[in-house]
Amino acid sequence: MERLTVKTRPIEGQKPGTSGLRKKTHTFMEPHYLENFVQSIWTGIGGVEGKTLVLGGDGRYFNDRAAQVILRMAAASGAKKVIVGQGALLSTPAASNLIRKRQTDGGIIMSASHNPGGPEEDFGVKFNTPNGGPAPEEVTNRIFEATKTIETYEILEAHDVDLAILGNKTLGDMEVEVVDPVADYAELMRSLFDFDAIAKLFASGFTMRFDAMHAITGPYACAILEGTLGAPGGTVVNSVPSPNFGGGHPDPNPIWAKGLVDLMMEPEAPDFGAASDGDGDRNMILGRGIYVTPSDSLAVLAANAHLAPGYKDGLKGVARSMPTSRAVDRVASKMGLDCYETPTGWKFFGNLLDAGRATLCGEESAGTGSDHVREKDGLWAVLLWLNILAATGKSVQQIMHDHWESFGRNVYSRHDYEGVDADRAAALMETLRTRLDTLPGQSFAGRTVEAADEFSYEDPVDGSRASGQGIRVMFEGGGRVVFRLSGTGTVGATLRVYLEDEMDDPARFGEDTQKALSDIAVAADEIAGIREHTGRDAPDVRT
Ligand code: VG1
Ligand code: CO
Repeated sequence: MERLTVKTRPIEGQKPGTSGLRKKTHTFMEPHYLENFVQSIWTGIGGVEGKTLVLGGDGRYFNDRAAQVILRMAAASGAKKVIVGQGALLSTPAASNLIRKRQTDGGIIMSASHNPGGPEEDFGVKFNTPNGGPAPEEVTNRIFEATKTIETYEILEAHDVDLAILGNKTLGDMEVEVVDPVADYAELMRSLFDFDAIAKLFASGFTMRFDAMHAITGPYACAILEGTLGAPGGTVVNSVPSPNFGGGHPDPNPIWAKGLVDLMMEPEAPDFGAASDGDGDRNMILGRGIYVTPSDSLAVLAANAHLAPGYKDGLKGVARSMPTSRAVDRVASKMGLDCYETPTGWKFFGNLLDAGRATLCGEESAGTGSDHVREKDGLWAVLLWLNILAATGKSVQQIMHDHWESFGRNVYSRHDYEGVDADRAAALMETLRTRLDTLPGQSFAGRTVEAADEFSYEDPVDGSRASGQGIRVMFEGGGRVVFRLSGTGTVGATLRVYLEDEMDDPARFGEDTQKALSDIAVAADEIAGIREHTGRDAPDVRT
């Protein structure tokens, strides 16, 4: 086996975004593209010599090939060992768990998450640090710097490692341990939740539909929900991971999981519905006749987590990303918990979780998680919901209604304008930025602006700063609109407009979300000139 030093040149644009580097798959497959980035990861983390890493991905097209390249590069740079999920598969939360449990020096997750997969679609690579969480900006900046100066990379010339069969192997001098991707994760879930109570719930005739969206949570959900908890066969649908996710977007929202949403709105719907995304870190929650907004789900989980054994002593604090609704803030203030507001992306929760300042974190983009790992965790959220349903005996509708009665309701929706021309999107944000100071006191669609700013964050643990994290406009009476550009897309720009209003009159709790937010939506357009800048009449996705 020969160790090769391959000459290369910096490739432009290898800057990690909200969650790792995401590009078109064919871009990743171009000569040296993946290799340059992986070598830059090694540089960014001070080399891999003698280190142990975890490796796995969501099974999308190129996952298997990329895994072999990464293994050969780890071996060539002197890594001691790589722990790989069988078939090069690991959900993002399962990878985070393995990194922590096996006390490794970090790991590489191959995924573009909710973005579609296939030769014409998206691929991604992300490095997670030894705490199991996505690399903080300090590390991703070092990786990016390395991509700009790289001249060579090291790779072993070798046959593929057989990742289909469990067990220990070698690649050159490096050990490769192929592990069951589900087993450790399932054990962790068992330690957090009352599996007996959930199993009794299923035995009593409680019905559920889990849509794995042809993505990575299929094997996890089948093993845990059907295998361990006794949910009837067929509870999990679209359960076999496919390289192009069955041709869809593995994004659990009302557009891409429309079939599940439609089913749940029928009179004979199952009691509970859920879905997860490409890499298994997002969740969608539904009850019969009700879609639970992710921000509300976070609030409900915060208010009820103590019903699950893993959280019986209560929470140390909660955290949410800035655009996430302030429903969880209401819970925190009533329960006397600290509540943190961070920029978008899970990497900003890591320090709070590590320092024991927060137990539960969440984002409006269907991400919820806790200090059990350092990533958001789709199936975890579903199991916590099941535990709460089992412990209270209530329906999802009842839980939501009772929650709003106790805490009030923050009605919330996100409107996405996808594939917008990048320059036009940047112009929209820039115009908005220059207008910020003039907004307070002005009225739009009957709403008076109280304050407007561009969000920046100082990490309370290490003092690091992140600026330019989205523009927020606060209205008198508690309404709010936030504007940001996505950092996970691969084509053009996606404008995200986050709309929120406070609703305290119980007579309005049943109101349709889009209707309740219609004047805030009009105000958002008047403030930012969305139609004018994007040339669009309506958003592509409303969550
Ligand atoms: C989006 C979401 C953000 C999430 C990120 C990664 O980022 O808004 O909340 O953390 O995706 O999630 P952006 O920059 O496109 O808004 V995942 O499941 O794609 O890893
Ligand atoms: Co994801």
